[in-house]
Amino acid sequence: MTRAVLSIGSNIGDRLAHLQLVCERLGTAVVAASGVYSTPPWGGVEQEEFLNAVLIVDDDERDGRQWLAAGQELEREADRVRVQRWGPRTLDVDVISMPYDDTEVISDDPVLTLPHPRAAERAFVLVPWLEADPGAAVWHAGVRVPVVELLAALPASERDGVTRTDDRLVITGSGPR
Ligand code: A4P
Ligand code: MG
Repeated sequence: MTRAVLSIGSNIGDRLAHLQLVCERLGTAVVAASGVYSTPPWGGVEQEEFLNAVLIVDDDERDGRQWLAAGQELEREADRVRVQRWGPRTLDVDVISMPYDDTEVISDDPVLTLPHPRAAERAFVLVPWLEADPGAAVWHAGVRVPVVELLAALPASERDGVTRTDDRLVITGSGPR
């Protein structure tokens, strides 16, 4: 169980550099990256637009807790300050899903809930996820559902605001694992 789907987001400072930092630090563990999307803030807090992307990462040395810890370490490196839930941040790294074979890890542990409990409601997660892994599926309401179906079920207003930019994340393949 070494593969994970990470959602990365930033809406403070050099947003693209914060997302790129994740790719650099995770190095050869990054097996696929979506494009970079401009997304309206989700969750009702008035704040700047986010840049979001999804990475598929794989590393035999890391389990779920270690992917979470790696994300939190990167948030610290980006000088993230926790002020407000769903509020502005230099970098957010969420573990969305941990797929293996034709299934995935399910966990209701509040420290690491899998799949991420709000992923299915968020076009800023689903749209880039589908780009990085067009065949992706995720456990939702008691069954595994293709991400393409979850996305189609969202209100158009939620999907329309999510716009692909011309920015690309560079996968270096040379960073520490
Ligand atoms: N936690 C439990 N499960 C997970 C998981 N699967 N991945 C715990 C990551 N963390 C998980 O997170 C709070 C706690 O969740 C952690 O202690 C962790 O152990 P946090 O990062 O400290 O706080 P937060 O990020 O403010 O809260 P939360 O509820 O995780 O918010 P989200 O869900 O991360 O949402 N709008 C746009 N357009 N783009 C965004 O990227 N992001 C958010 C944050 C809101 N609106 C957004 C975006
Ligand atoms: Mg978070």
